[in-house]
Amino acid sequence: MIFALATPVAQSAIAVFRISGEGCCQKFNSVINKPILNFREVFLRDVVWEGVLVDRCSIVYYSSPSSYTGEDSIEVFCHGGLSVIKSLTEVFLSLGFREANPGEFSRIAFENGKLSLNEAEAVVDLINSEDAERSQLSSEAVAGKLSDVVQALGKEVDALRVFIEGSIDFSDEDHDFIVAGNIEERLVKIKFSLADLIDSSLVSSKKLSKNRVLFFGPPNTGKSSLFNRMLGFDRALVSNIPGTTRDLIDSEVFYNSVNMELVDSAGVRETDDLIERSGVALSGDEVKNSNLILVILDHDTEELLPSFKSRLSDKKHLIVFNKSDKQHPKSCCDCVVSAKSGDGVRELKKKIFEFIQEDKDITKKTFIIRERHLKCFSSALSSLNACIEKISNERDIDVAAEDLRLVRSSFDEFLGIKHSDDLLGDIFKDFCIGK
Ligand SMILES: Nc1nc2c(ncn2[C@@H]2O[C@H](COP(=O)(O)OP(=O)(O)OP(=O)(O)O)[C@@H](O)[C@H]2O)c(=O)[nH]1
Ligand SMILES: [Mg+2]
Repeated sequence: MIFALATPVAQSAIAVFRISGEGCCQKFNSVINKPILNFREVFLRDVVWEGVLVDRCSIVYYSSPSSYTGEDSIEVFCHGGLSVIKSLTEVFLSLGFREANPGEFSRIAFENGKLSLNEAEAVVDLINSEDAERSQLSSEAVAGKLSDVVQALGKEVDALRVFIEGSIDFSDEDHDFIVAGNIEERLVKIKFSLADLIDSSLVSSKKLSKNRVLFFGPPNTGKSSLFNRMLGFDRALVSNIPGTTRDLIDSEVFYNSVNMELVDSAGVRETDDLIERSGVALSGDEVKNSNLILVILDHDTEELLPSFKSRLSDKKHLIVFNKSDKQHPKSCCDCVVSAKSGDGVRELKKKIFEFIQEDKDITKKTFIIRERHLKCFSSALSSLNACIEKISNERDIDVAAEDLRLVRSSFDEFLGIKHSDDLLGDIFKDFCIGK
């Protein structure tokens, strides 16, 4: 039997504990003033330990298998004081409940068939999502929409494999059998559905999930000043000495309900100073990790634009000319601002927001998936292509059936029907405790 605090360890109005394991309800009945015998109903009860009232709580019991984990489970809603949380924790430990590991509730749910692996992953993505669109896509995945699509494709693959394997037994009539079953047409249909699924999915990588906006450029152009101006407070040091910023400095801002992570970086130049050189290397590396790069230039550095552009490869970027209070740009750029007076900063924010929306193109997406899922789908697609080629050339029909077995196996990997313990360990370690 395991338990965990499902809400943060912080003073709050209400805190929620979760307990799971066969027999936990009977055990918990021994510490409340009146036993609870009904499931899925809320009861107000006093938790009493060694004759002392610990807290008056709202309590819900769930009986196996109708719970999140599939086991008997309890939710305890107590007052959110740190001392109450501590005392209840002691009661649970005294009852012999063990503190849950991160993601253990979801892992049990997965092992009991309550969630597929991709649905469990979507739970983490939902908790971590920082904007409305992402959370919408993740909640659809939690609700099983994506699993349903993949399961339906898997069923069709199974049906075709059985059909093709059947045809191998009548090898002289392979061809007629396959034509009669419209096999090629049905395979191509699956292929298009799968390709559509990949196209309509947004692949979220951990690093890029935060909308990182990098302030990049030569030293002294006012990157840190603009960074501070956009944050609304002095987060980074500013000075007129080139090479002030040595490290990456990040800070989050909300704009139109979108969360952005602004990252200030060291000005890029050749230098003999070892520490500054490490900072410059960090700035270069961060280009890869960011969603949008702001190349910040001023009147003294405008001519460096081509050299900076060449460092961006195909990354989305905006060319920002700073210090407009002093001088205007000679060449064309995307935004003209003054970190000093604040001129143009509002327009810059708007442009960044538009770029991020466009970059994610999230509104056109149906699902949010992970790199692991994309890998499964891509390998399913390539096995499917191999199968279609054999069927259309009417050769190696027996191997074509094997190709379809591989397609199915990639789908099973996605759903977690086939998995290694290492993979499970990797996935569930990203969960928070209590989930
Ligand atoms: N006139 C004017 N001066 C500015 C503006 N923005 C920054 N400065 C000045 O430019 C100098 C450099 O500013 P920083 O913000 O430290 O520049 P940086 O690009 O972060 O420099 P490094 O960290 O060395 O790469 C400081 O003296 C700032 O006061 C601006 O909009 N107008
Ligand atoms: Mg700086």
